[in-house]
Amino acid sequence: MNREIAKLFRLIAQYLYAQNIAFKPQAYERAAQSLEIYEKDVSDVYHEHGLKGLNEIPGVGTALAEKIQEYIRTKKIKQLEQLKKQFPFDMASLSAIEGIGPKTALKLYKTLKVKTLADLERALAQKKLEHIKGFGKKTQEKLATHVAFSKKSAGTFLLGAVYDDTLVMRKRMARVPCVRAIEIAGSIRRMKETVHDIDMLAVSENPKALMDYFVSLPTIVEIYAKGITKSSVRLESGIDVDLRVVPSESWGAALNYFTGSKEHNVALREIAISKGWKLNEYGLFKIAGQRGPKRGTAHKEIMIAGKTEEELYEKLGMDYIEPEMRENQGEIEMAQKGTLPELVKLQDINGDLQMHSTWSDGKNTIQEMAMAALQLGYAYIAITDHTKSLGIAAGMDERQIIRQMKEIDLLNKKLAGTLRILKGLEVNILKNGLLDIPDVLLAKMDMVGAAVHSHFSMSKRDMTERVMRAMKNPHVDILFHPTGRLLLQREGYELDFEKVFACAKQTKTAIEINAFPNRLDVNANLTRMGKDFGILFSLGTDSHTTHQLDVMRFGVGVARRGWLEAKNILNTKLSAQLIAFLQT
Ligand code: DGT
Ligand code: CA
Ligand code: ZN
Repeated sequence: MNREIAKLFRLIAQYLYAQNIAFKPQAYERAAQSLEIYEKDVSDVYHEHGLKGLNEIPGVGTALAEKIQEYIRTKKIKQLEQLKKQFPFDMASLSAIEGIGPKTALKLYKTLKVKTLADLERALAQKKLEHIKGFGKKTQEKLATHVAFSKKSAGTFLLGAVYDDTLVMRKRMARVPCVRAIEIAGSIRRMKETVHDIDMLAVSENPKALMDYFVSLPTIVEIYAKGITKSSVRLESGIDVDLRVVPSESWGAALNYFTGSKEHNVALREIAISKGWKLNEYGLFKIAGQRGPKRGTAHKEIMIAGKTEEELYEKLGMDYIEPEMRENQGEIEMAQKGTLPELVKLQDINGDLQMHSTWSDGKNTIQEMAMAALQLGYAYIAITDHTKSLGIAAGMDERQIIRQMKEIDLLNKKLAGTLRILKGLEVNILKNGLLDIPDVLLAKMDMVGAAVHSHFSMSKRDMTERVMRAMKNPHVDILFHPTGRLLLQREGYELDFEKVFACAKQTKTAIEINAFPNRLDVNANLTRMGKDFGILFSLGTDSHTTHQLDVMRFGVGVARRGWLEAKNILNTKLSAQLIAFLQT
């Protein structure tokens, strides 16, 4: 329930902020942030410890504790209902558009009666924004692309936004006594960066009991359908879940079918057909007594595989294919030839090569980040705070960088033999491809990541030149979040990756797979392409809090979807090897 309340608090904050009400929006924001990372469910806290328990959640004062209580009891917050009545426009969707904040959304509602994304689209098409201050021709054009992008993203969720809920659901159902198997299928099992729904499969001795349990899970807000073999519900996060119960002899076939991708399934089915067999979600079948069948003759189908996925692939004449590779991009041919890569695993990652601290816009100190990294079993981390030209992220100037290096030296002494903290930076690539920190200082760092944070709308050619110039700086080790895309928010800038990867190879610059759920940048297709160039990749979470460090698994998901092995990734190296690599 925490996430739902956090969402409502954020919405209230937006309404208050739009009306210039001081301080209050921050209180709601702070509470929302804290709820999102709070380990216990607020409804459990409330039922055990009452209002007092809620009040003890960090960032939640008495007034907001009462609002949480109100929501737990009535599933509503009256204040928000009133705000919605007073300002009947879709604040959440409109202010989510790049370039529109809550204040602009309110202004558009007041001046042009814009209530929805569709209204905004219409207003833009009819050139109605021309008369409003701050909406020049260029701004309008940009806005139109952002609105179109946002419409396209409707009904799409970040993998990272739904993954934990999915795992928790699976865990809960796995504990139900009648459940013999339960697995996540669909795009989530394939670790696709964005997903449309959650597909789950189970084998159960008592399907009815399992379905009864499923539809009563606490995160469910609506039940579309409840049956013995299939039920569909919606979660409070807005995503739909389908649970199917299948016979145990069909488990592997069903798991394979519902994991997809559709393209992979179609290719497998064709292979089955070419052998004279039939493949569906129930199994792989031989059709007996056939060969020019006479009309009216009943064919007997004999199941030859389907209990497990492994036996299915084996019977089809190929090696087992990991879910992340099932996109029909050549993996089937490799499986037939026995040349599949041995995909990297989360356990292969020995450290995290991008994170921020309180020295720039991070919320935790270097020491706190280091302690959290130790808990994850890492051998090293790189602290990569922003540099001075990134004002909004409190970028560090030269003097701060030098002071930070001293702090890291001290911490490294304390941590000797456990975790090594690398002195890193996320330097800004300026418009002309130069960096905002002088080389003499970069030379003193253990590791330098370079990133584009401005002038996104340059031509592909200019942007490619700009980025390559930065990569050619001998101190730059990694190109961070190479395309700058923000999933469900904005497309990346354009780059010629043939050139960028060739340059990466030549200059020994690693290409980042930024693991943060709304970046996942570079994506899986570019990763696969880069692998062919023989370049190294670097996995970094871009964490701004200790809690975010565990998004590494989504970066590993992209790496696996991009067919990477451990040896293709910089931070699978041991400490000493990594340091040696960075020094060359
Ligand atoms: P999503 O939900 O858009 O994020 O992506 P998926 O891949 O989870 O797609 P979904 O939920 O529509 O279907 C789950 C799997 O079921 C899909 O990956 C493959 C299988 N499937 C669904 N429809 C078809 C179909 O028409 N033909 C075949 N061969 N497989 C299908
Ligand atoms: Ca799905
Ligand atoms: Zn950045």
